[in-house]
Amino acid sequence: MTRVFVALGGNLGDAQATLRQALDALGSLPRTRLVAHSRIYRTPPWGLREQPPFFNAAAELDTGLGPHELLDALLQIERAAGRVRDGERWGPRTLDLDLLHMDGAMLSDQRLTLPHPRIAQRAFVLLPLAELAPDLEVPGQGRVVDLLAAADATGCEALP
Ligand code: PH2
Ligand code: MG
Ligand code: MG
Repeated sequence: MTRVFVALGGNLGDAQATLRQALDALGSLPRTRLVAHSRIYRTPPWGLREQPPFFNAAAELDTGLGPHELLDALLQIERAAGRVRDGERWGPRTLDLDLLHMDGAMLSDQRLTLPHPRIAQRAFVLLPLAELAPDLEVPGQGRVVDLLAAADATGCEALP
């Protein structure tokens, strides 16, 4: 089994409900166990500012799936949540599931880069991830708590 961290996000429709359903779906994947998940955060849109606020969370999984099998499964869950990939980069979406880190995996190809190359810049990823794995060392970027300390988390709030 491999330990994996996944970022969840969305800002169209009932995104909070969508994130909860996505957490259930992650735990129901074959050869996969949902170990833990963070709280859900409400976060200001990053990248493209004129869009609704996002809801973000992180999940920790143990899986027997390989990186590309897991990626295919994440894309399938996104599609089931009504995700259409026609929009702008950084634009609004019902559900985004990003593979952040997979124990021991450093790879980059057309479909997937691990670890995710932009963890360090994103408070909306680091805040929930720090609840699950503050001491995780992201190869090439740093330790999650240190990255979070350097990130701008203005306007990010955990939901009660
Ligand atoms: N995802 C994006 C673009 N901008 N901003 C926030 N706050 N949260 C996101 O998940 C997010 C974003 C594209 O994946
Ligand atoms: Mg994303
Ligand atoms: Mg994505």
